[in-house]
Amino acid sequence: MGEAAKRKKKKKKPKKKKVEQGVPPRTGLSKIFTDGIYPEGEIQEYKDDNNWRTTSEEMRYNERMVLEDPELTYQNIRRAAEVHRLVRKHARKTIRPGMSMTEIANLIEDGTRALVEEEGLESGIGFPTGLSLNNCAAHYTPNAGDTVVLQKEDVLKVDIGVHVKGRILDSAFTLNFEPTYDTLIEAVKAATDTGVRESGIDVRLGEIGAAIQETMESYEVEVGGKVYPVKSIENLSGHSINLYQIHGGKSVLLVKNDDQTKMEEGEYFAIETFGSTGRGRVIESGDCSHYAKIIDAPHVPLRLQSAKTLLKSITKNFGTLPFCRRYLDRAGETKYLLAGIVQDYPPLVDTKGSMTAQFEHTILLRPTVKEVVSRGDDY
Ligand code: 57R
Ligand code: CO
Repeated sequence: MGEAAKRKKKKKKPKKKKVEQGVPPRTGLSKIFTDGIYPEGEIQEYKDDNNWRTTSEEMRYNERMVLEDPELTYQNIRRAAEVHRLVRKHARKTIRPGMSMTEIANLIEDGTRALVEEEGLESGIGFPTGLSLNNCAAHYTPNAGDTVVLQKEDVLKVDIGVHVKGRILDSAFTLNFEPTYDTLIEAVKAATDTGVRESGIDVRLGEIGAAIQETMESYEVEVGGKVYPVKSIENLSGHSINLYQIHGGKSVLLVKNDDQTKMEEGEYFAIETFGSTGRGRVIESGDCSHYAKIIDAPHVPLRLQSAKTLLKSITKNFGTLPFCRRYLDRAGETKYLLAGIVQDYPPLVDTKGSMTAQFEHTILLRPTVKEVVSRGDDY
């Protein structure tokens, strides 16, 4: 075989350049996971008392799964989870005291929109980026004109939502910039991991609340020489998640309770816990930023044209996914309220001067194993 032939034969195919994520990460993940297969989450075995499950539940599950092609769904939630891990990794490295809450919200949301390759209701932001500070535990995100600046004493809850075809990945973590409340944060991380571990097919929601409370309330925080017991916040909860529906109707409370409702095969749950050095109870307070269309709301005849256009815009841009005023501003809307059609979710706060923390994972109750889809090397 002549030299030329040999050289022609040997010419190697140019190696496909591996697409890397820049800083900040902005490359759509479908450009990196070109085979559409996304990383599996942490796998946890179910406790052994599941073997009697071959009774009717099985039938209900098969019925549910027949409705959807499991492969497809698993890839959707895993793609949302990979976006979440990359966005939070950059956020944890970048968020620093002195930044405005608006800057922090944009940093996170610009990352999510780019990495999930936002496309209307096909893929995008799952719900408003929660940036609740100190005694505020949940449902705060800046509205237009918000001038709040992050302080080094602050304890910041970052709650990020990403969805792919309505599969919402809901996961949250807490940041602090000085050690005063390290133990509070440790307590809540441990309590959430207990909730995740205790969750499983046929497990009663009340039992999970008891286990979470036991872990949470085995911690205390010393601040300025005074010792504060860490309390589970009794009127907040984790929740089941349905397609395009952040709260699927089942609440996983953070305290012992007698809710006999069971977790079922194929369900998605957001296991989140909130710990507080205050009363351990929240009330609604402050300007509202969070809203969501009420699922199967009774028909309300709208007379005002402005109300009709607002509803059309909400339905087109968000459907039943939660939204905030900033997202409506982006859509060119000026009003937010539609009584009886749109539910408002004001910020939820514990007592003035108290500190609250949050950690949250999304879990999938697969027939064989429990998958903690949002698990990462950070939490
Ligand atoms: O996870 C409008 C949102 N969620 C965003 C997230 O627990 C949620 O109130 C809802 O934007 C609406 C709670 N439990 C009672 C039912 C006992 C809160 C805890 C935090 C949060 C944000 C949540 C809660 N309820 N639904 C999801
Ligand atoms: Co949640």
